[in-house]
Amino acid sequence: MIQQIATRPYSDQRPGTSGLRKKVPVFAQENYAENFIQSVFDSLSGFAGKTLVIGGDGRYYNDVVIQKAIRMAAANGFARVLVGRGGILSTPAASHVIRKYGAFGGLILSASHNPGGPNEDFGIKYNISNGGPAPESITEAVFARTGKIERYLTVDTPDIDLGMIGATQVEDMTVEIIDPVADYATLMEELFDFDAIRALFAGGFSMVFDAMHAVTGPYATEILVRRLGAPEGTVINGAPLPDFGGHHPDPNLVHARHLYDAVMGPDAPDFAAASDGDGDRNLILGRGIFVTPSDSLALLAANAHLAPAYRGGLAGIARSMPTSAAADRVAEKLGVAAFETPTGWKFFGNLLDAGKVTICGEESAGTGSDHVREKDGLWAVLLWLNILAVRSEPVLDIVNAHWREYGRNYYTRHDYEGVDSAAAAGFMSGLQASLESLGGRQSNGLVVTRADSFAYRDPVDDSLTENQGLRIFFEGGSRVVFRLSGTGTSGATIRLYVERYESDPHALDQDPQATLAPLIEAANALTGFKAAIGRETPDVVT
Ligand code: VG1
Ligand code: CO
Repeated sequence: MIQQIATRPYSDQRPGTSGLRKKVPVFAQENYAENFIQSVFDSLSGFAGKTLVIGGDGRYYNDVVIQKAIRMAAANGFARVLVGRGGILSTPAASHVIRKYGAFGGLILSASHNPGGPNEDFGIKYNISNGGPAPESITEAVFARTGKIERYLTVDTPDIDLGMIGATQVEDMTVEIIDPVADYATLMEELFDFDAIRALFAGGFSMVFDAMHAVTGPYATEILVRRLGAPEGTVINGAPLPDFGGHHPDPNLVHARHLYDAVMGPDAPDFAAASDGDGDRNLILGRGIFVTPSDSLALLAANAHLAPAYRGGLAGIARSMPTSAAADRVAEKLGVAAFETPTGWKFFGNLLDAGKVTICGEESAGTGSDHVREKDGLWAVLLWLNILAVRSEPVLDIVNAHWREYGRNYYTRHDYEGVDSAAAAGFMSGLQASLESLGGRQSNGLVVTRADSFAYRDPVDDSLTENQGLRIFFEGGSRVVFRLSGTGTSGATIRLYVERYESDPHALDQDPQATLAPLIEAANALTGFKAAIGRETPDVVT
């Protein structure tokens, strides 16, 4: 029987870059998760009798919210929910399952690379029928609804056993527990030349994949070890844990430092990679080299034709604005369109659906293609493996050859985390106000050509998204970008993105931090950001 439960609105349920993310104690408040889920359902129409996919990255509190979501889906009129066994579905796998089974949409329970545990982060994101994150028109409608909600619908049934594949009935709705890995692994087999990669491993190619005790463990073990024959031990930290073993499941040079040390040390493996909490990010390393995500995007685009799925070429390439322009140079050479979108995968969905782009990427270690509508960590790893199998060259040589051909976009991102929210907002609005006066100014020998606030007009639905980062451009094509993070859960995170293009073939092997330091100094001199936010050094440098 459907129950109508009275509730009162919370004022802080605006979805950020990728869904609603809060600390677990916030989500555990009375009706907090229920309010958000009901607001999602109330903002949609036409789902009666349809299918909803529910999955998550296995973090703390997933099990609790999944049960709530199942009951609420039944009460709201869905005919069927598909749930990954154990409540597990990586974000790209959830996207694929939504598409494959023609679902109306899906709820993904994750806070991605943020830590998990009773006092750490949790999140809920709604994806639409194309498998991608809901566009802003929907997330804004959901937020508006959360401010007015007075009741939610649920049913009074016992918890579902999520551990067994099979179907159960909850009132009029069928709950199907599905294998979270099988459909995704099969999709990867269709995209890539598994025979070539199998031969690569058989020939002694050595690799480490760190699943960081997050969702990709079972996927990587099935695909790399079982289907591709990589030796046991290739996948490390492969068991998903609710608290990720106490670590940040963030595949960057801070939280996956050991992989960097491994590829730089003696007896380095040929290749090393990692993914994040929900499996949509990737870290790529080869013996002697860390491949910056912006470069990885460009390299994947330039070499994608070596994999069966992309043999026919690319329709176009899209990157988020803060991502380096390395991919644009590849698009130019290929003679295909290049798009620059705001941060967050939701902006790629329309371009992919319209067939305007095939490969997309972000500087935050996200790359993906038109095979799903999320970024996809293991996809990037497998495309790299496919390329390595065909080219039979070390990662280092492939990257160096790319730079010789295209020039190098030196790139870094400096994150200032846990900044006082008022100070961060004050700095950003002050800078915004002074943007026009920056043109023509000079600092540290660098001349500002122009500065602006990035806005995006979606070429497919004509929607306008403003305030997506403050950009300062310098003579010679260098730039710095200031942007407030939309995924943090405490205080504000300011991201400073820095880029400089170098075409001199004798200047391609500089240290990025050293070569970009003058730009960072100029940015500080022009904007006074360090004093404004009370910080001298960044918390994370990638
Ligand atoms: C960050 C990244 C962005 C990414 C988003 C979600 O957002 O910068 O590129 O799309 O996380 O990724 P923000 O607003 O904090 O900069 V994930 O793997 O957290 O779903
Ligand atoms: Co993620």
